[in-house]
Amino acid sequence: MSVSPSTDKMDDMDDAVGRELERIERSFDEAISAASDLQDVARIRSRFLGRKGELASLIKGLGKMPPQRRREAGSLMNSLKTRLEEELEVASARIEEKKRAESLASQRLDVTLPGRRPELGRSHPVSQVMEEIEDIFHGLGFETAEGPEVEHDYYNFEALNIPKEHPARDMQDTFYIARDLLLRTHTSPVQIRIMEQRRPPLRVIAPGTVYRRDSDLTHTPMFHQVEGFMVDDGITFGDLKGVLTLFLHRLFDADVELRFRPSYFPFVEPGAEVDIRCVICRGSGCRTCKSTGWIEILGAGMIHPRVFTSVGYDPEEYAGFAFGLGIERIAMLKFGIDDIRLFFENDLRFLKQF
Ligand code: FA5
Repeated sequence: MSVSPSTDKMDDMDDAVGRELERIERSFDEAISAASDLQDVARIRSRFLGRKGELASLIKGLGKMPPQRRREAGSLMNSLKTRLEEELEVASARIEEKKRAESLASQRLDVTLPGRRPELGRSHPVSQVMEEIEDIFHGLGFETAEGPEVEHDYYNFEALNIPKEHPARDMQDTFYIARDLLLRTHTSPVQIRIMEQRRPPLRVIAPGTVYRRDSDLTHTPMFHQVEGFMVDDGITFGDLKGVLTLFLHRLFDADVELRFRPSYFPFVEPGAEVDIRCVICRGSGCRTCKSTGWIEILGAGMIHPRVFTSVGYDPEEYAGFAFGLGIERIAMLKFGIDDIRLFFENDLRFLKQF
């Protein structure tokens, strides 16, 4: 008795397998041609080639076939499987290419367009003048020093021979932080700090920010000064005049007219103020020079013997001069600006002109 199915039965089975393979192939072709994204492709892969997919269930049935037919049917199934895999790859590549083309079209780049110019910062006019002043003094052999903006009463006033009852110490003029601590009102305390630490010869400038309770067309509560001083054996008022004249000629013009006037500062003796011929009206009188034809530009003088004593120098042994100038005042003259507050409003239309 034979256990093999009859030939008729086997032919029926082959037909059924063949039809099923055709059906699978047709529905795969339909599905894959409609796939529009990679998720569709993944879904189709799992529907036809997954572990529980349509082809897999057909392959499972192979075991029931006689060995001869099984080989043939298996080979047909394998070639279908290979074809489906290839089609899936082709579809994925097609979808990716389409996506890339769409994204390129939406991000069209015109490489011939002119670039955007980055905004370049530049030095503030006050910094420009400060640097120019420093350069001139460095050329004269001066070095730069710095001091704190929050200062002790002692350095700002006491050691500079500014007595307790002096009006500059009034709450109306000075910003106090505590009883003996304040925002420095000038750069002169740097003189004391440097002389306390070092011995002559000294040639120093000290640029920096200072604070006063002042506000109008020519005064702001915060402004900048440059202090300068020179101490050695045998320094005279002639040195003061020579250095400051040279400096102002370099800063403005070699033919700018200067005037040294007697003045009073408690930390110098004798004291002077230096005026320059008004650079706006050339001396004929205008709003800037208050019709005098002259503009005061700095305070100066020979360092007071009491200041030398307070830093431990012997006033018989050393002499020196000191000066202090307002940088905004100089910047106003150099650039022809008649309101000091413009420097601190940070209006770019103003600042871009320098
Ligand atoms: C002094 O501050 C002295 N320490 C200068 C000095 C140093 C004299 C060494 C002698 C020896 P005065 O208060 O005059 O001096 O100020 C100096 C300069 O600062 C003035 O000429 C002016 O240009 C400027 N200045 C004064 N107050 C203001 C302010 N509120 N805003 C802008 N600039 C000011």
